[in-house]
Amino acid sequence: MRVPKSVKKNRERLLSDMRDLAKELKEGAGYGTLRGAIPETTCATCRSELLKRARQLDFDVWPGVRSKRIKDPLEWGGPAFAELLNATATAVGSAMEDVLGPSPWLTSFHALALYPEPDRTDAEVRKLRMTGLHSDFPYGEFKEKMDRAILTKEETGVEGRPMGHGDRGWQFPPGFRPGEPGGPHTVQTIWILDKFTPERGATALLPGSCRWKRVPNCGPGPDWDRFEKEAVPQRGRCGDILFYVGATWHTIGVNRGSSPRVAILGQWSPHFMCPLEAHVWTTPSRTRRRLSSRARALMGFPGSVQGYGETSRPPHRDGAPRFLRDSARFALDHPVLRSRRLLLLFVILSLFAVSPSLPSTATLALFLVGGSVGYVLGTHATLTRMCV
Ligand SMILES: O=C(O)CCC(=O)C(=O)O
Ligand SMILES: [Fe+2]
Repeated sequence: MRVPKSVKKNRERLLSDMRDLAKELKEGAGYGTLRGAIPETTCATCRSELLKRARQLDFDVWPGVRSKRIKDPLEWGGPAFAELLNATATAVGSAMEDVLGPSPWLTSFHALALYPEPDRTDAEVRKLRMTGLHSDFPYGEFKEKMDRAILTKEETGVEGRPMGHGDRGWQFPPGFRPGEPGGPHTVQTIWILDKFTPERGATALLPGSCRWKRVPNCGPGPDWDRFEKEAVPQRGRCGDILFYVGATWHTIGVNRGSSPRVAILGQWSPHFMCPLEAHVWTTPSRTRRRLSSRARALMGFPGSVQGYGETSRPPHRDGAPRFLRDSARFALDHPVLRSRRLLLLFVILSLFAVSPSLPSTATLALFLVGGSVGYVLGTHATLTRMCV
């Protein structure tokens, strides 16, 4: 299929902007916005699906603003979420590798709806923002396999082991190797689905704070004083993507507008960090099929990630077989023994099954045996899917 010239031009513009943005993440203020990266219709569909889902959810407890977190849109949402990720993968290019090293992955992908509170006073807004001051940076684990993937082309290794621990080829990005100041980092993403303005509770970021090697104290004090003076509310419109280094000091705002501010929040981690969410295991095949191969790699799906082979992605089994008897033990242990109600049901059904006075004994026995076999097979299928 021929790609129209205007589409091609826009793609090139996005890639060039993203390269500049990566530089800003590494050396500049630690954040930047990629403008017009997602089609407006995709944003509008995601937004309305998210708001529909949010009706079934409670408001968040922290930090006290009227927000709702809407998890796992890839699991229950329609194709628009896959479209959003495909457009993101195209626009981002190799910028995440540039910032986070080989095979970075989007380990968190959920939404936040910030509902209007037009009557909040300035003093209340200030207090809520003070309470909400934080940074998003967490740690995970390290995998030696990546050394093998990126080094075997260049070096023979020693006795089959990769040589990844010298100056050359260490898999952390330059400036973030063990012992170097800074440490490994993460990148946060906010997909803006409507409009970010200070009045509508735009996220505020403190330029350069990702390099201070400190987590801010929330509440009154010198951290807040500096934040209040220097933080920049991030303005944006539907289709823009805000990126910031995970250690950046920031707050959510209060929405004093008239409609919900809806955004999707993501976290990109280096390949050696554990995932924050389970979308690799919970995303249904129909959604997975809609993702481009680049989007699948960036989401960390098994079989799509350079350096992790066909079946290995944490928590991984490296192709080790899963035996039915182990699944049967798990099935008994997990929901039956831990959930008393299910155990009770089994006991009652068993009593019926062995009671000779009841005419339906055979039916009940069949039901019990059939149910147990089905239950064990279901557990086995689930575990097999989750452990590749
Ligand atoms: O939605 C926002 O404005 C920011 C949310 C945030 O900082 C977070 O979820 O960690
Ligand atoms: Fe945050």
